[in-house]
Amino acid sequence: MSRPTILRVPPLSPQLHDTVGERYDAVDPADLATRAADVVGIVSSNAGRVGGDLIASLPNLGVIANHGVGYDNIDVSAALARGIAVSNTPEVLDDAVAETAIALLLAVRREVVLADRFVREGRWPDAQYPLTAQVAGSHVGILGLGRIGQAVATRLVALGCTVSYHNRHRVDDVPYAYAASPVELAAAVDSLVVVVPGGASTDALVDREVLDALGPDGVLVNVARGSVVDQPALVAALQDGRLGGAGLDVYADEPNVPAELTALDNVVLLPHVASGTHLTRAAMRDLTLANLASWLDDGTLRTPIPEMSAQ
Ligand code: NAP
Ligand code: 8YV
Repeated sequence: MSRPTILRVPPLSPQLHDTVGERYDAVDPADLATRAADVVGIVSSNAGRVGGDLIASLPNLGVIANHGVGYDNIDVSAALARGIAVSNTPEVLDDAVAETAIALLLAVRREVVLADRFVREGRWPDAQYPLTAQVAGSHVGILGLGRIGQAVATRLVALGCTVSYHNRHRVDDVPYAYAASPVELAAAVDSLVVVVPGGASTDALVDREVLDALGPDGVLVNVARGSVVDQPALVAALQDGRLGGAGLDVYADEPNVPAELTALDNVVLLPHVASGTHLTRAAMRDLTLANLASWLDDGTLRTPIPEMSAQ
């Protein structure tokens, strides 16, 4: 029996790329000129766009298995209009991403990178490193108290922080204060952790007004998507001293990070690695492949995106 034809949309991790190749008749974008009609499934990840044009060019496409919980890289409307199933990888990455958010907050507030540089540059024998702010006892806002946001919140409480949040809807049974808007949340807290999905509904949700409400002693941590923060406004606020600092895992135009950001000392910059542990990436890979296998087997998905059940 012939094996199902699966399109690998780059970039994929080498392990995921190779496993799809071992299990299926794998094709890559360069093969599509002759193989488009054979493709029944796509494996993608957050940096690989699955746009309406690609979907339209694959007449027999039935499933898109995305390696990542966020799926703003996919034209979901185009997929669902064709009855194409779409899956993502929720929950298995909550701990890793929450850890990264905490690491960024601690790194910015305690100046971990600057203090490391101070030691490496041999400046310690001549001077004491300046005192820093402290995370314990501070008030932290979470913009997006979902699966990852709640994992961030429990870690913040363990660190001795007060937590408030903003979602479009209040969350039942959480011990955190609700703020009615991102600006209201930013004005109430010392630091703001952003962990909402990307896409049109959150585009530039963190704008100049939110950054100014956070203020000159405030710190922004973004582990969501670059699109959620107005990046030019963020750079200007940091340069002007209207915002105290930022810890960023995601950017507006990855992998390009503006020189204005890399020139600043009051930022810690990561290359979109929030879920990037061995343990978590293996679990994400397994879930992506399980979704694909399940759909090929009986047309169901382990973890369909919420829009599929809303249909
Ligand atoms: P989730 O469980 O769906 O939580 C998302 C939260 O955001 C929900 O509480 C939702 O509440 C809130 N939200 C959505 N739209 C909003 C809006 N317009 N304004 C205010 N709040 C809004 O998702 P998750 O699993 O925690 O993941 C969140 C996102 O993190 C992903 O979509 C992805 O983009 C990002 N992420 C990044 C990395 C990385 O490597 N940096 C890794 C994993 C995930 P309401 O619906 O009530 O508003
Ligand atoms: C990426 C992410 O998917 O889950 C998400 O939404 O942004 C990340 O976990 C991963 O880095 C690449 O596949």
